[in-house]
Amino acid sequence: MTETMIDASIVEATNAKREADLRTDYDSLGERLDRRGIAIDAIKEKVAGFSVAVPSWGVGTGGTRFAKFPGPGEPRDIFDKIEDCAVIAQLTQATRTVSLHIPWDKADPNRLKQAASRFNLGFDAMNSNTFSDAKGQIQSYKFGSLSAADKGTRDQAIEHNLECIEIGKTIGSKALTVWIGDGSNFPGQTNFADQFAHYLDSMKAIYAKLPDDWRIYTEHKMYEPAFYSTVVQDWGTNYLIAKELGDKAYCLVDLGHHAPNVNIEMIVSRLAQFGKLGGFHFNDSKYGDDDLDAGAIDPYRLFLVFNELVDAEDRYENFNPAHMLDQSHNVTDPIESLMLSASDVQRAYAQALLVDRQTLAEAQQANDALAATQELRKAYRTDVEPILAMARLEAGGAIDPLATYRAASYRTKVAEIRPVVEGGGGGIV
Ligand SMILES: [Mn+2]
Repeated sequence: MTETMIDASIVEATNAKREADLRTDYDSLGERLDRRGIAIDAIKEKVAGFSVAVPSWGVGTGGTRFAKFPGPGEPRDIFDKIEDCAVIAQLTQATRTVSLHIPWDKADPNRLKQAASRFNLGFDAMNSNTFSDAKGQIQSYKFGSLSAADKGTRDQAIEHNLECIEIGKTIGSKALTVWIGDGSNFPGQTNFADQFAHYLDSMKAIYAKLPDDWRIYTEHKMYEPAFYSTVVQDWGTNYLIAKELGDKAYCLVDLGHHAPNVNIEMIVSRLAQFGKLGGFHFNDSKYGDDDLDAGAIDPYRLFLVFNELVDAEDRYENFNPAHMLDQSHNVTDPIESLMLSASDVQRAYAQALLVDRQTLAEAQQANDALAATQELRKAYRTDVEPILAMARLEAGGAIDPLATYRAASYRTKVAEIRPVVEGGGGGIV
């Protein structure tokens, strides 16, 4: 029997107040979609089958380079984090897996497995960390890890990634995500070619030990923590890595890891077309890698990304990108932000499913730019909330996750058990 962190009676009570209105709204939307030749139940089924992973580090309050201001009831360890993830999954029914970060979440793998299965949660990709020094490690990553000039440092970074694979094997993960902070802060500090050659050699050593049914994801990022150059700078470099490594290697797209105004949806299309789109880290940004909530700044861009994904779904066999949220919640309750973000990612997917691909293709063929873009805007402007809410209700979740979460006073309750965390130096990637 799956346990829940929030009492089912609270979910039922808050749903009961909203169910009649939801059914009216759902039927009304169903009629309007029917006139467009779209069966609402089919969209709902697809939405219900969609899941986005929650990163363990996302449920703790994030910070900036300046400071961190923790809230009440901060999770103390990975087991508290799993409980918080269980709340998000229970109310949204859209987040069935948790993504772990080693060494932050290091614990007995069997205990991890038990803790997650208590809530029927699975584990998404393992995330290695060679961008900061763990307690007691011999070599420092101050000047890089997998691409470091020093061989001992590179070997240590390889070993760490292999350890992540071993832990992942025990808990049922099927992927390793490698993100490095390697780069340089000054022109001339490093030799670009040597550095990248070191990186590729290190990645090949990790890839050699990757189980056959696993994937390895590499994530590009334009800058930060290195400010002059990064080793995995852009999607082109990322693609080169995936090609060099082999069939189990894919590119991960973090929406915040590009220059402002870069056409991310086109990058998505390119990677999908050449079979190397591994998945996403969803978040939103205004200026840089802001890690704001998905859809909070530019929901149309999120929709356009999903428009490419739905197109690719029809176009390519075995198209199965991984979805994960990767955000930093500095001023909100992380559980609230993650619930709404999961829902906003689902929303973009539902809206993209409403695009009439035939009409769009005909407009494109006829060079009718306005008709083509109108087809996208028509889908984007459709309020699909009743579809999302109905999918949640039918799966046992909350019609209104935020209202239900607040009614349950979860944060106040855990704050009574979990000690106050002091603020101070922050920093999250
Ligand atoms: Mn990321």
